[in-house]
Parts: sequence; structure tokens; C-alpha cells
Amino acid sequence: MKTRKQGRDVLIFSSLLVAALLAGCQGERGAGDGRAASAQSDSGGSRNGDFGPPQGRPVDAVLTSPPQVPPPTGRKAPAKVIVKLDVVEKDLPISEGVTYTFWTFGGTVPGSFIRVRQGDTVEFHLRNLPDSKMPHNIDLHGVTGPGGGAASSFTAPGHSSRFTFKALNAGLYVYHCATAPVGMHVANGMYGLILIEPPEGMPPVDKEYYVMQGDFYTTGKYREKGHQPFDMEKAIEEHPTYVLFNGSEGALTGDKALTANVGDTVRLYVGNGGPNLVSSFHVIGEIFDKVWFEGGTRFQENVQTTLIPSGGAAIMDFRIEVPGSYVLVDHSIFRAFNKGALAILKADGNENKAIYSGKEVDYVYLGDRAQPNMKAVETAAVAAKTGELSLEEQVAAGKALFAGTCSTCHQPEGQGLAGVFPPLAKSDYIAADPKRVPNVVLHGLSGAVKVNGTDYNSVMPPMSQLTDDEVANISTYVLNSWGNPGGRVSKAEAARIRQTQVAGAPAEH
Ligand code: HEC
Ligand SMILES: [Cu+2]
Repeated sequence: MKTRKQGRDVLIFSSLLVAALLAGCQGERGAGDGRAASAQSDSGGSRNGDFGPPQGRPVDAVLTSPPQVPPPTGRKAPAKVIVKLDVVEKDLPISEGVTYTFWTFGGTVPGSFIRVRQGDTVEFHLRNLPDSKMPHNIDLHGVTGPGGGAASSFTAPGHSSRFTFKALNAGLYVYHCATAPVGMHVANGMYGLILIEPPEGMPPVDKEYYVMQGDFYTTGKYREKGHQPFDMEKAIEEHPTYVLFNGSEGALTGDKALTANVGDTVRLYVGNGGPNLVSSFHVIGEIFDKVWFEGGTRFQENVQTTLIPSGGAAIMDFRIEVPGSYVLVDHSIFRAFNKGALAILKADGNENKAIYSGKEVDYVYLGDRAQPNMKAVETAAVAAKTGELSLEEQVAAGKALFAGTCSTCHQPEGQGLAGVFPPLAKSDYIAADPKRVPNVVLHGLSGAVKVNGTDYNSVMPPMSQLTDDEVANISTYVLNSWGNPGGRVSKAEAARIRQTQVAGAPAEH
């Protein structure tokens, strides 16, 4: 069902479209090349985006950091727009307790959002900060001209360069660095979006956000703590360690979640920087009312998941009818739950039981992101590094991780689920040998077991995707909770147990 407001937007948009088409027809350019005659829908291509020389005084483009989007240009005539973008190489968190050396446009991943109007003449200034180690340049997919600006913008550290282009085609375009090795510059976060508004502007909405997916390759495992270098081998093999929205796990969750109110129309400008993966972009619990697929001119309606190629983008509108947490994911779903491709849009407002009966999205979808206390994991990582990791810190970190990893089956208080999942609370199986905990976590457990007098004969899959730190902290949390005997598992111990070739039940002592 379309709301009246959306119906109106569509109307306004289509009438503007008609007006634009008419303007195009009245334009001075004829069908001189013979192609234009073939189809009535022929738009005349890029030439229709040339509205002549810039008028008025030059304007400075408003650039924003993600997830913010600059306001509409509001212009009715072509202008000269000055864009100043700095390349900054810097260490930033990629996950809790994990840092990575990103190469950025404007100090963020993705880079600053640029918004201009079709027909504008853009004077682009690219500055590479003096403390950079690499030269960089920029290829904007919205540029008509060889290399999209790349050759004219090659900039050594401490230098700046300038080139000018006319934004002939409206649409949402990716920009990225194209300095060799290109894949490495892109993998390090060198991409962003430029919106070239159609002459009439985009239909108005209540909230606009900027989200961009990227895949990242580190030498360590997913969530392996400390500083992680780029892994060229993994990048070539296309085996990402992380798949992320806005450059870091948790960039858009917890108190950094996107926000909206019931009744709002929300627009997402979503890009995919790659370098390798194609995104199956989906918002759990929403249906896109409109998707300007591939960032182009036409929109599709009533879409569940939209495909965003590497180096491509899409615009999507939807209206919030019911409050709660909506989860943005790449629906290649292991990426969401095991590589980080997960963001949250938190909507406030009154329930509407006629549309949905209520209840927050549960931890099944939010995973450990439902917990606001992932800070504990970072604290433990820092303490471990300095060799001063306390039992309390290990327990706190383990608690946060347990919620996302174990509680689905063993339940939040370790009470288990009758007949299906054995209890971890006051478990005599654990009490008989506390080292069984890290063993079971790393190698799984199958076959008959008796826990607190009840028989279970099921399968727990190995959780070997967890890092040694995570196994140590989760195990320590379990051992020190719910009446279990206490004790500690160290990272070194977890690493040793990982190497043991125990299949199924851990060895008896
Ligand atoms: C997919 C569901 C599932 C998840 C997730 C899971 N387990 Fe299990 N776990 C099981 C099942 C099923 C068994 C019993 C296996 C059997 O019958 O042989 C079990 C057994 C155990 C046992 C031994 C029995 C007991 O109750 O003392 C321990 C310890 C344990 N799990 C710890 C964990 C920890 C810690 C995590 C999180 C890292 C975890 N499990 C995640 C399903 C799961
Ligand atoms: Cu670069």
C-alpha cells in the first residue's frame, strides 16, 4: 500500500520528469547523429546534461562524512562548484580492539559524500597530506573523460592537483583511487560516493543516509586483536576477513545506529566500494518502496534485496511504519554474521499493531551487536596486550561474546533448553573437567552425553571461527558463572587446544 504522501511524491516526481523531458525536446540539439531518431525514449545521452556555461559565482560544495548526506543543492541553474578533498592515511579501528591502516578520502571510510547538480562544472582539488606514504589519485564514475579524472589527479604526498569536469549525467556514482596497485588502494578504503542530482532534484524525504560496503583483507583472523596489516594474498584470492558497512564493525550499530521515526520516509544512498564482492543489499524487516537500481534514473518498486555491484551504487526509499531495529545486511549472510556486514536503523515511535504485532527484533538477527557492551572486548584486548588482563576483564569480554555466540542455543543464563540443549549453568559435565569448555567450543561435541542427570544426544558444531582470545574469554566467563567451579582459560591454552586433533567428544582424563 502506498501512503498518500508517497503517492504525492511520485506525482511530483513524474510531473517534474515530464517537464524535464519537454525541456529536453525544446533543447537546441537536434538528432544529428541519426541514433536519436530510432526510439522516442532516446534521451539524447550525456548531451542533455549540458545546460551551458556555469552561472553566478562559484560555490563551495558541502562535503559530509558518512553516514551524513549533504543537503540538496537547491539550484535551478548550472553552477561552478569547487570540491576540495584531502587524502589522509591513518590508523582506525576496523573492529573492537583491532586497528588497520586505512587510506581515505577526507579521513573516513567511505570518503566524503559529494553532491552536485547535473550540468554543474566541478573544479576538483585533490590534496595528498604531507605525512602520506603513497601517491594517490581519484577516478570518479560520474566524470565523462578518460580515466574519470585519474590521470589528471595523480598526487604525490604533500602535493595537490586540480582538474575540472562537467557533470553531464545524473545519478549516484562511486569514486575511488586508481593508483597502482589499484586493488590495494581500494581495499584500504579509498572510495566514496558523488550524487549528481537530476535538474529537478531528488524527491524530498525526511531522512537521508550514506552507507557504503567494502571488503577488507587482514593477515589475522576476523576479530584477531591488535594492529592488522593488509593481506595481498587473501585479496587476490577474494577471501575477505571483513565485509563492512562504513569501514568498521560497529560503525552503524549501538549508539552509532542510524535513526528515524515512525512515519518518516528514509532514503539510503548505498555504494559498494568492493574491491571484490558484489552486495546483496537488504534491510531486515523493510521493503524498499523504490530503488533507483544501479544508481540510475529509473526506479523499481517493492524490492526486497537489491544487487549492488563492486564499483556501483543504488538509492532506496522506504517508509517506517513500525518502531524497532531494522538490520541492514549483505544477504550473502555469512558476511553479515561472521564478517561484520551489519548495520542498524533504529526507529522510534508508536506501535502499530494492525501492521505488526510488536516485539523488538531479537538477538538472532542482531547477534552480539544487540549488546551495547562490546567495549568490554576491546578493554580486554588492550589489557591482554600489556600483560595485565584481569579475571574480571576476561569475564566481561566473555559475557559480551557469549550473548552473540552461545546464548541462541544454551540460552542467555546458560539454563539450556529442555531435551535439546544441555545447561551450562551448574553443569556437572563442566565440573568434572573445566578444560572441557574450551575443548567443546573449538572442536564441537556430538554423541551421547549426560548433563545433570539428563541424557543428550545431539551435535554442537565446532566454533573454530573464534579467535584464541575469544575462546579464552568465553570459556572463562562460563567457568565463572551460574554456579560453575571457576578457573581461567588463557589465550595460549586456547591456541594449544586448537592444535589438538580431537574429533567429537574431548578426551577423558
Ligand atoms: C547451535 C547450538 C549451539 C551453540 C551455538 C553452542 N552450543 Fe554448546 N552444545 C550444543 C549441544 C547440542 C550440545 C550437546 C551435544 C551432544 O549432545 O553431544 C552442547 C554441549 C555443550 C557443552 C557440554 C555440555 C554441557 O552442557 O556442559 C558445553 C560446555 C558447551 N556446549 C559450551 C558452549 C559454548 C561455550 C558455546 C559458545 C561458544 C556453545 N556451547 C555454543 C549446542 C550449541
Ligand atoms: Cu590511493
